Amino acid sequence: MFQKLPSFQTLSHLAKHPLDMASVLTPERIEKMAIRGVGFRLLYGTEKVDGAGLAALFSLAKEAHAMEKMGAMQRGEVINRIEGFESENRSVLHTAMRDQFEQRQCAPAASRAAGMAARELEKLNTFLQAIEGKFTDLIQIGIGGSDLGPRSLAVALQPFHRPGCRVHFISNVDPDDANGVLSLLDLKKTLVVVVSKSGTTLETLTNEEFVRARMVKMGIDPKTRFIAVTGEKSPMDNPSRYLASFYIWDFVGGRYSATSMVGGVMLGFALGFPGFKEILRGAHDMDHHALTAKPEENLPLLSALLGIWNRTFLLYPTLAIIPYSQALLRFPAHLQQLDMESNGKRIDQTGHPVSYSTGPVVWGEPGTNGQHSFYQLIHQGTDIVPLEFIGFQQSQYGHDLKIQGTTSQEKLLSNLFAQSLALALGQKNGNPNKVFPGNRPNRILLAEKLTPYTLGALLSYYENKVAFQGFIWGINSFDQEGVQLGKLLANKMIALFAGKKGDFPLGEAYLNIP
Ligand code: G6Q
Repeated sequence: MFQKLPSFQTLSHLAKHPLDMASVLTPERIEKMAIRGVGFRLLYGTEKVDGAGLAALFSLAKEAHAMEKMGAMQRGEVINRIEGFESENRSVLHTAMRDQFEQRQCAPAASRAAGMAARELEKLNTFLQAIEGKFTDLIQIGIGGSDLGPRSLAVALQPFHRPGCRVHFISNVDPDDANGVLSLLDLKKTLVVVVSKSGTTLETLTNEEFVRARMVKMGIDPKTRFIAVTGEKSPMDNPSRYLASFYIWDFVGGRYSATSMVGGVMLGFALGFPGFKEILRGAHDMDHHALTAKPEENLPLLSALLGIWNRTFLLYPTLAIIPYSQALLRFPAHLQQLDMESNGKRIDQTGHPVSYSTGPVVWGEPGTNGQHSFYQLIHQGTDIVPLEFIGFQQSQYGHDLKIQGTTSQEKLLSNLFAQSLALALGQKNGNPNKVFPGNRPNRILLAEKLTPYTLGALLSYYENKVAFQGFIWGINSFDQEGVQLGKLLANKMIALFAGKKGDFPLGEAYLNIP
């Protein structure tokens, strides 16, 4: 389907003669190639694309009905499926989790989902009021989508945490992960929220029992401390075991669940209920922008198209997302799951293998730290690595100092802009070891300050970007069959492990397990 779109041919042709940025990069280009929305600016003058390429990319979006598909998703149509084969067969309605403000969707499925989310939010508000001042710490036990997004948001908003409301995370089934967290805490004053949509995840259930056993050993009744977030009727849906239970639904995918109760209980404890609502408000505003902004002014759509240009037509295999913000330390790990689990697909929505490149390998670390390590390869390596930089005009804490004429925040942003230009322009030199080839594509996403509102919008920007890419590539961004095989084999391995003493019978496992 994707390859049959008329603009596919145009773009394939254009990709044979990609732009040389050094010859076109002017202040006018930088000014002109920038769009704004929901408090963000996306500067893309340093991408390897010109007017003809952009026009073809927007035609591609139109031919693939990207905007209509975004509408169908946000209305709650069943888009998570592979036609003609057994597959998940569901709506995709994480956007309804934050459709709690003035522009409530009128589509029945979406408004039903928003109503369900509103009830859980109200329950959360009441619960938070009831426990106010009684606990100092909260541990979230969960893995994958039940950990990465919520954890990255909690880390990013540290300056907004309420004093005396600390949060911690246990995800790995490695006992050192649990022990490391437990050793820090007074369990008498600690809540534990166990998050598992399926209620069957090995790591999470094991860690729950691990922490319950520790509480029992200390003479604490786990029923007075443990909270569940799970799917209705899952094995964990057993309110008699928990102080409180909250629900999520099958129309919210794990990696899209940070704004549901999966993130809500922990973030509500850390930030207070109004702080969590601010994240939802930011995410909702970006969802609305993705749905309604004209394609040429649509932040996630433009980012999606530039990504498709770099990945499918220029054939660059990876994407580095580099926040110039220490607070976003864990955000690339969340985006890695969001993007790679969604778009790491080799069949299209009709079950046919694709013969074009889909999702890139996504990775990243905060700048400027990366400049002192892997930027060598980015500037002078044999592979070209497109980058998306994220920056903020102001720091979160606001305490800064002028040293030699500039503040630290100014130094941080100057580094971001310098890297963007250095990658685009490169450097000539008589010494080959000092040559920077340049023409290395990158774009910059800028906002004023990383607040709960901004972070909600940033989260939604990436969720919607990934969804737009899936719509255009014609793949299903909302299932994750690729993680099933390993889970299945691990369970068989565990069964084998249980019956043995001494060395692990690896040879036997290879013969018997697959
Ligand atoms: C995300 C994935 C996966 C999932 C975890 C945890 O989209 O489906 O990362 O979130 O496997 O699953 P549970 O929440 O069911 O424990």
